[in-house]
Amino acid sequence: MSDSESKRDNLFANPLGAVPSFVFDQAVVDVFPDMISRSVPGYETIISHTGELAARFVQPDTNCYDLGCSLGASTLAIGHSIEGRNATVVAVDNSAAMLEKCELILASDSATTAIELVNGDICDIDIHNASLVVMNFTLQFVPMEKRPGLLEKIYHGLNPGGCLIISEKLSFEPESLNKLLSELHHDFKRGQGYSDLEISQKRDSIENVLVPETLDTHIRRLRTCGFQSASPWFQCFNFCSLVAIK
Ligand code: GEK
Repeated sequence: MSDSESKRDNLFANPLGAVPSFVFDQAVVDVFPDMISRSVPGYETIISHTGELAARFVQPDTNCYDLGCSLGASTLAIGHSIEGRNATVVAVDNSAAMLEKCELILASDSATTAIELVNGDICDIDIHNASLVVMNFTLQFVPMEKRPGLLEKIYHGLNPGGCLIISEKLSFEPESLNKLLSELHHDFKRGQGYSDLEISQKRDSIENVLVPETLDTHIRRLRTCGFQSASPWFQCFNFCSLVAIK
C-alpha cells in the first residue's frame, strides 16, 4: 500500500461496549482518508476549492497556514496552486502520528512549494505575514474557550486583504432543524456504507470532542475580530465552509 492510500474505516464496526472518546491516534491515521471522505459530505469539493482560493489570495513572499493539516490534503491543494510564488505553506497538527504519515505523503508528492511541518497546538503557534489561513474541520476540535483568542491571533497574523477559510460541522436552531440536518448526514453516511452501529458509536465517540457551533456564531465572531466580510461559500447538510476576508 502506498502512503497516499488508506485502509477502509471499520474502527466502529464492532460493538465496543463503553465507546472511548475519539483521538487522532495511529488507528485513525491508518484509515483517515477513507474515514473523512465517507463521513464529510463535500470533503473533496472543499479541498479542491481550497486550492482555487489559494490561487486567488496567496501573495508572493508570504506564508499560508494549514491549521490541523492531518495528512496534508489541504496543504497539497494549496501547494500545487501557488507554485512559483515563493510562498511557504506552514502545516500544523498536534497529532504526532498524523504528522509522521503526512511527512511521508508530502515527500512522495511532486509539489515544489516550500512546506514546513509543525508538530504543535494551533493555539500556541505564531502566525505572521499570512495571505491565507485554512482551518478545514479543525476549529470544531479546539476547546470552546480558546476559539475567540485563536481567531483573533489569525486575524492579526493575516495581511490586509488576506483570506481565512474555515470548514466545520455546524449545529442549528431550533433543535428540530438540527435533528433534520443531522439525520440527512447520517443518511449520507449510510449511503457511504457505514452501518447504524458504526454511525451511533462514532457519534458517541466524538460527543464533547467535536463541538459544533451555529453559522451565526461563526459569522458574528469573525466580524467581532475585525474581518471585513465573512460568508459561507459551500454547504452540504450540516457541513459548511466559510471564507472571511481581512
Ligand atoms: C483535511 N484539515 O484533511 N492543534 C493542532 N492540531 C489539532 C488541534 C490543535 N489544537 N486540534 C485538532 N487538531 C484536514 C482534516 S481533521 C478533521 C482535519 C477531522 C488536528 C487533529 O490532530 C486532526 O489531524 C485535525 O486537527 C482534524 O482537510 O478528522 O474531522
